[in-house]
Amino acid sequence: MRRNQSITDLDILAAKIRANVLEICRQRGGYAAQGVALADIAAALYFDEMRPDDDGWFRDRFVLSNGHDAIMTYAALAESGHYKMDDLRTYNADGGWVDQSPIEGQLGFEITAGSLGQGPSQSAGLAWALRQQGSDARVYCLFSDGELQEGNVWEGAMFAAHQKLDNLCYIIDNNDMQASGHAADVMAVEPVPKKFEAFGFKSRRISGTDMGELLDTFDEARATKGKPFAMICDTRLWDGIDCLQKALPMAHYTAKAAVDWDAGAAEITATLAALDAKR
Ligand SMILES: Cc1ncc(C[n+]2csc(CCOP(=O)(O)OP(=O)(O)O)c2C)c(N)n1
Repeated sequence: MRRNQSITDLDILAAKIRANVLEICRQRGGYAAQGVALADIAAALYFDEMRPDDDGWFRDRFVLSNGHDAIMTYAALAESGHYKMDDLRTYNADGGWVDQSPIEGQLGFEITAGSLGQGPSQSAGLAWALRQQGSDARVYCLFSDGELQEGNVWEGAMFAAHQKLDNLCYIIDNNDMQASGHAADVMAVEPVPKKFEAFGFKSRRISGTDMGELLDTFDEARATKGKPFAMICDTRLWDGIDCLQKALPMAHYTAKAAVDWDAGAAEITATLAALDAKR
């Protein structure tokens, strides 16, 4: 849903989300590289695509499957005022509640998602149930290319296509990385768009950091009738912060000591100034 925001406004929100990710992770480390790389998708999703409800939350549903990317949701919902940065600074703390992977019912999270590969089938079930109830809510499920190696994902895809769930949109974070190296070396998942097409989806491969492309593809997904949609979003860990992407291209998990957090923050400050000048 286009909410009268310009691409520049959304790019600014994405930069602020990246800044929040760094601020949250600089205390104890965490999944900073993923949070940074997903900032544009988060801005498009939370600030443009998902329809707000009267109660201050969303009518549409977001299912995060790759639980360790919770940092993306925390950082985005801090920008919308749903989370407080003071709370989020306790991310990754022993005994704290701001976990690396979320628990079902926690604000912004539909499922408990630490065990990878569960979200696509759960979101297909959710989309089916919403349609049975006569709801017009749409379901967006974010998952990673590594999760494509799990069988459950394809059971969910088969069900979604069989049920013609056009209220379901998969968003695949296609970063070609997983914990032990490149997905292409561990167990190749490409060609991802063709695989989803073969399962009965409409699919589109885009850059996960191009706001215009993201918005256009969400439009296309919403306009697609009779089949679910798969957006394959190419990203790279630390996308959007050059100094860190060059220094830590394979940073699956980011230790606190590995990063020059001030250099990353300075780069975002410069990005924000340049975007502000474009307004
Ligand atoms: C079922 C399952 N197996 C293994 C893990 C451990 N684990 C956590 S993150 C990760 C790698 C994830 O790679 P990918 O899913 O591609 O996500 P990325 O970090 O690249 O975005 C693994 C294997 C897990 N959480 N769940």
